[in-house]
Amino acid sequence: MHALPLTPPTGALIGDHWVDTADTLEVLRPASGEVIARIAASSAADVDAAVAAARAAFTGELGQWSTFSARARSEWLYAFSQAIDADRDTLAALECADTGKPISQARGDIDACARYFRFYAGAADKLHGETIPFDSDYAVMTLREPWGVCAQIIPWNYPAQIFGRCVAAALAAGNTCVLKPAEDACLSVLRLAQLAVDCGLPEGALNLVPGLGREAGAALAAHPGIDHLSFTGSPETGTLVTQAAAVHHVPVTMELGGKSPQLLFADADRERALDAVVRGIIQNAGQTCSAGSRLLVEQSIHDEVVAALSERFARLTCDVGENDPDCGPLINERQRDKVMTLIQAAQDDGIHIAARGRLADDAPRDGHFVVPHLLTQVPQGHGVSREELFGPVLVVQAFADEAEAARLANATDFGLCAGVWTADGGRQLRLAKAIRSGQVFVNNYGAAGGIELPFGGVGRSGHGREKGFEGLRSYTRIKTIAIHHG
Ligand code: TXE
Repeated sequence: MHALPLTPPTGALIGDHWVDTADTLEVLRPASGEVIARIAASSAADVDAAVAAARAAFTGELGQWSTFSARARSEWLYAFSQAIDADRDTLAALECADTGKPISQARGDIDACARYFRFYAGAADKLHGETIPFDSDYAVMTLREPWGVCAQIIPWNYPAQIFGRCVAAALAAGNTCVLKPAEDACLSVLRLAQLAVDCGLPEGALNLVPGLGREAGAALAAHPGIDHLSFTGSPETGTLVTQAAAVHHVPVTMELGGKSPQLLFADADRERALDAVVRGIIQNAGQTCSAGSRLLVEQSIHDEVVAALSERFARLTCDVGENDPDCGPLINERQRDKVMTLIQAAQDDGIHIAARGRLADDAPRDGHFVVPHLLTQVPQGHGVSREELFGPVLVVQAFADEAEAARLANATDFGLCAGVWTADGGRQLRLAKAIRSGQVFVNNYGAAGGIELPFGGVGRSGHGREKGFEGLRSYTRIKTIAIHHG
């Protein structure tokens, strides 16, 4: 039996206390399938109570949050980042057991979460408006105001990081939050919320409604009492959430995954590029919205690149996250079956598996493991090159020239990230402009996860931006004030 470092709270966080819900849900460890905890299954009534607490905290009827100046918010955010640092080992152990990811990646996620709170602590008192030149007898200015009650529905792949990115920005701007973490992995989020309360966050500023998407998530998305909604997850659920929020004209930010390409030209630093290509697809076992799941490679070096990648893939090992392998298990049986079915379908269509990783000898056989796969000879337009698999599966396709590289890069409805590997400065810029995507990384992939960089998609990858200063602005709305002074 796997032992957690602590027993996470089992209720919904409403105001500043954990309220028992009528039902609870089992939390399964992806590495072995065993039950490791129980969490609340919040109902629509629990969501009502959480939204009411967030509203009361925003208007000043509950707690002290509405009295916090920008500087006071900044000080609280900074103090909380230090509390996260101090609890790093416990949080990382929870994240590793709950998501299955390698422990070093879990530690990196906790560090990123703390950095979000530090970054937004520094930004909270720099949300300036503008003065606007107008007729000489007017003074016109804009204020950046918080939306009010921000709802956040987040997924299971990066619970702590995504908690940090949404909650830190929303609180920094003066909002209050109701967050629905994912039923598949949320133990670090429960712990973070408890730490926030222990760290003196005023009552009602942050409320948590753990539970099922179709119950707690649907109730939150449809709630008339929310002022803004940020969703990270699948395009299909994103559509449902958008439709529900539209009934009350609630603005939404949607971060919906991708099928991101890396473009490798013959003149690039190949060793660096291939290291980044492998990292970009095995990180969190490929369950990353920004995973570089397609490699587009210049025809002249295609065979050499496939040979070099095959060697690398054959050395990759899957194991329980606690052993810090290259890849942990996938989050659940459903995800594993989805990925294995798509690999099988690709094989049935004649797509070649050039290399596979391996499972560590003593890895538990009940875990939801999928070893890394390298797929080559993938025809243009095949589903495996257009759809998000969310597993450690890299699809390789060749291109003849720059124009074809751009065309292939854009041959998907998604548009989240792209990597361009070339020494040619002109080509770097031409492709950066030509690729339809929210982020383009040149001679790197992901900019080391930079929390300071605006992040978001185009097309089926969603809209709106999180992270960086742009993310902070998205948790505000503009008010224009025009004063006629005669
Ligand atoms: O996602 P869902 P799932 C993609 C990835 C994966 C697929 C399915 O391709 O294979 O989505 O994963 C909540 N109303 N991504 O089913 O359903 C749910 O409880 C309101 C990409 O886990 O989108 C969870 O909190 N909320 C992605 C959140 O939505 C609902 C990360 C995400 O779950 C709801 C995860 C409803 N009707 C999966 N139904 C990324 N962008 O990184 C579910 N939820």
